[in-house]
Amino acid sequence: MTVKVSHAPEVQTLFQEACGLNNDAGSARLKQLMQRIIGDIAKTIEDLEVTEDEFWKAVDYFNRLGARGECGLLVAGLGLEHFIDLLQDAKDAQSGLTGGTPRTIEGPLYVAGAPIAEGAVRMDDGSEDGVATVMFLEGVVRDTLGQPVAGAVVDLWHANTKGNYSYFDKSQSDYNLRRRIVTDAEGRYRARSIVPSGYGCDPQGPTQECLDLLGRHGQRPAHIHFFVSATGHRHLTTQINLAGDQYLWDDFAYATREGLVGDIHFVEDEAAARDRGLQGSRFATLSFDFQLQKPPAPTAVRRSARPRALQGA
Ligand code: MBD
Ligand code: FE
Repeated sequence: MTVKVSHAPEVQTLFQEACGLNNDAGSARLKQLMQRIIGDIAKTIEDLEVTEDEFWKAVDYFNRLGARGECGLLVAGLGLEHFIDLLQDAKDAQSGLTGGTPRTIEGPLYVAGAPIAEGAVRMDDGSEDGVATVMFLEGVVRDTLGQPVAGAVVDLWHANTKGNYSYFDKSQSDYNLRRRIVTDAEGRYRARSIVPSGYGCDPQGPTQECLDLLGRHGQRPAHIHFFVSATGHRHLTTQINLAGDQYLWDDFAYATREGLVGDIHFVEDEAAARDRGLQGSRFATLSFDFQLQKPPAPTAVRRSARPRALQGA
């Protein structure tokens, strides 16, 4: 028989005190969240009869997870980041906000402040010339009516041929494969880059250690991340996941969605390559358009019934 004490008054009082509910300082929101989370953990411990050994293993695991900077990786791998998208999709559907390019997770590897360019840019630093396949990526940003949006910012980032991202992979130059492109008068962005490889969790890291125990791999299909933003439109966080990748629909982070599969074309044509300023004959093209939504209507402010003169008093 399982022994339960989490609902005993003395335990509730303990957690209440530990979560700062007996003082007036700090953050009321954090107190509310912490009380719920601590209570849920306590319930899990007694319901599932978590042993002390299991408990301390978990504490050690979180230390190692944080020390390796893999918290963001684990929440993606456990489907929680995708859950946040599903929840937002449901909220949008309920408020009648539909259409536009689907959102999908940001992941843990964005770096702000990438070099900004007008219309067209080369994203790779040339360090994988001869190894990588050159990729010409382009598309149009449109509004809800299908009209091109000039001056939109397309902030994109992707991995190199080893599946590694600059900044996190210190062997790459700063902002390699990370750019912001401002769309031209026709709403178009263009990038010359290299075909990315899929990402795999560090086989030695704590996230993969957890996935191993869940009987899962830690692989993502080849993909390109995007933030697309323009004044008067809703910010879009999304990705293009590349068709033909063995992990396209077996993504450990659950980011691939209908409408976000990029139809990449590999070309073997020496004349066409020369026209594009390349040596050799092989390159790839990928065209992907985005459609932004109008920003959600601000939720109505519920006005206090108090007389104006007393508001803020
Ligand atoms: C990635 O490149 C990524 O996009 C996600 C979501 C998780 C890990 C690595
Ligand atoms: Fe990624």
